[in-house]
Amino acid sequence: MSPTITAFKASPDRGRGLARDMQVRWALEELGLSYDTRLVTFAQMKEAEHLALQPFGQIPTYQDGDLVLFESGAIVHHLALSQPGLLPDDADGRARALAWMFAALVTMQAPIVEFGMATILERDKPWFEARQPMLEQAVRTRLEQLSARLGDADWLDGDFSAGDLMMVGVLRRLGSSGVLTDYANLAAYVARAEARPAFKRAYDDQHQVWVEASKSAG
Ligand code: GTB
Repeated sequence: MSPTITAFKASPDRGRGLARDMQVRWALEELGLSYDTRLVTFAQMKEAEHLALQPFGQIPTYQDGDLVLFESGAIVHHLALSQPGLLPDDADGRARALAWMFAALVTMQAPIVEFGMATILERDKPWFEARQPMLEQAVRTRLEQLSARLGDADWLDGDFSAGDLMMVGVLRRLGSSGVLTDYANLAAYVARAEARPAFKRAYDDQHQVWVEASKSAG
C-alpha cells in the first residue's frame, strides 16, 4: 500500500508550493514512490483525529502502515534513508547531507520565516518600519554566508541530496520578497532545483489541489 500524506485542502499560498507538504511530495517524486494525499481543512487539523498524527495540529503528516511521522524534515529524512536517490552512499556524505537539512530547517528557515511573517502580519504595527530592516538584514547575513559556501557549485555537497531539497524548500519562501535576486548563485541554485522533473511533478500536484479548491469555493 502507498503511504498517505496530509496537505491543506485550500492552501493559503494559493498553490505556489510553499506549504511544507511540498518538500515531502518532492522527496517522494525524486525517489519514484507513489503516495496518496488526504486533504484537511484548518478546522480538521485541530481535531483529535489529526492531533493524534501531528501534535501541533499542522500539515504535513506521513502514514505508512504502522509508521506515523510528522515534521517535514523527519519525513524527508526517513524517505531518503529508505532507498537510494537522495543521500550519498557513504556514511560521511550522509551525515553531511543531514547537516544541510538541519542548516535549512534551523539556521536558514528561522530568520526567513520571521521576516516573511512580519511582512504579512505586522505591516500595520507601530514597530514595523524599525523592525523590518533588521529582520531583512538577518536574512541577508545568512544568504551571504550560504552564497559564499555554494560558490559556483550546482549543489551544496556533491550530487543533489535531501539537504538541497530542504534548503531550496526554505529559500523558495523568499520568492515574493525579491531578496534572493541579489544573490545570483542562490537564485540559479533554486531555479536549477525547480527545473528537476520531480520538483515539477510535485509542484503540479499540489497546485492542482488549489485549482480544485478554488473551483469549489467559487
Ligand atoms: N515544523 C513543521 C514541519 O516542518 O513539518 C511545520 C509545519 C507547518 O508549519 N505547517 C503549516 C501548518 O500546518 C503549513 S506549512 N499550519 C497550520 C497551523 O499551524 O494551524 C507553513 C506555511 C503556511 C502557509 C504558507 N503560505 O501561505 O505561503 C507557507 C508555509
